[in-house]
Amino acid sequence: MSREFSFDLLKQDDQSQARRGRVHTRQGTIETPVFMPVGTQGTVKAMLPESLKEVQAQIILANTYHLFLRPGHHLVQRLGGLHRFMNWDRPILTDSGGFQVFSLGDLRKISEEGVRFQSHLDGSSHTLTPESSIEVQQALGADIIMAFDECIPYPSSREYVLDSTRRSSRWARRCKQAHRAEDGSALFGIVQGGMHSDLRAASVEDLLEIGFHGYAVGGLSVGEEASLMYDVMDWTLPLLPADKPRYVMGVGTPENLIEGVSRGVDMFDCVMPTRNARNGVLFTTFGKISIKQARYLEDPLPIDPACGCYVCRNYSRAYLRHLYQSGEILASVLNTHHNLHYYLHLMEEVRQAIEAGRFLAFKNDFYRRRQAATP
Ligand code: PRF
Ligand code: ZN
Repeated sequence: MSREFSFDLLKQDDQSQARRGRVHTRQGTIETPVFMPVGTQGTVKAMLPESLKEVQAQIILANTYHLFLRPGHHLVQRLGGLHRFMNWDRPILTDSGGFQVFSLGDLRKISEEGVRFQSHLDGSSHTLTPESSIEVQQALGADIIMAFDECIPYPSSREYVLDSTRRSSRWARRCKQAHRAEDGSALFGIVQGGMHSDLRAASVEDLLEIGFHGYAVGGLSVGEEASLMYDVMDWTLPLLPADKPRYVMGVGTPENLIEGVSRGVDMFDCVMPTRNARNGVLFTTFGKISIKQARYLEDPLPIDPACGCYVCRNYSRAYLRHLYQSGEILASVLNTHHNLHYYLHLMEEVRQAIEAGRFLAFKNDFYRRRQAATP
């Protein structure tokens, strides 16, 4: 197996910016566009690694912030790294903590050096810097490592966005310096710049000068309108090199994935399929359903008659509603399995459609199916 990270652009759609590609990591190959299930604590909640493979997960995401605080990256390293620790032998991408420290950490203090914060677990004080974030991610054994950045809150003043974006660029340079590329891991930069097209462009320029294996678009899905999110993608993605993978962080709904792919995004992650599953919200070809609704009390149909997953082949809506209403652990297991299958199968269909030159027709069908009533 090659230890070198690389990206092959296999096909560029001619009616949209959609691309079909292949990311080669030291832990294996990823077909893109790809959705990455979120395994924050070194587990995709309610899923065995075998089940993740059954739903065709190619790569998962884990979080530096959480694993740094508990059980600690040194412990994970002593136990053979995150792949061995969690029994997952496919690629792992780690987020840098540059988002979680802002959304979860208490009493954070941001300085040029990094971010000082109190643990959401026990209130203890810690600092994450660009250097320590990279060190933690490399100790965990991540195949794709993310630069340490600030995900700017929305809305923010233009002045704050400018200062923060400039600081994230300086941090990105320190991440590149700190990264030990000899182990074959890849380092991605993260574009910030808030909702301002010129600041997005400036951020891209800074990151391109530093040079990364791939480029992420951060700072989205922070409460802005979907149309504004698409505007930011429209301003940013064309500025990124066509021969490097592009990753939009923390996005999103099935619609957001289709719209992102249309604009040239290769990689996505989001807690939506897994978190919604645990709340009884299920994704189907005809839209979202809430399994707790009384209408499913005696419904013998599977969640989605068009779905071929293990859950839809074996269980009725009535049974899944019963499990959910009873607070049974199996409700989370089955609901998560179905939702991840839905997301990952959608991306498989997207890849096939791009390859066959019928992505636009697929996109139109996708929206048409969602107009239909629940069977
Ligand atoms: N930065 C990092 N991780 C992230 C984001 C970001 O901007 C987002 C965007 N909301 C999700 N995850 N490091
Ligand atoms: Zn299903």
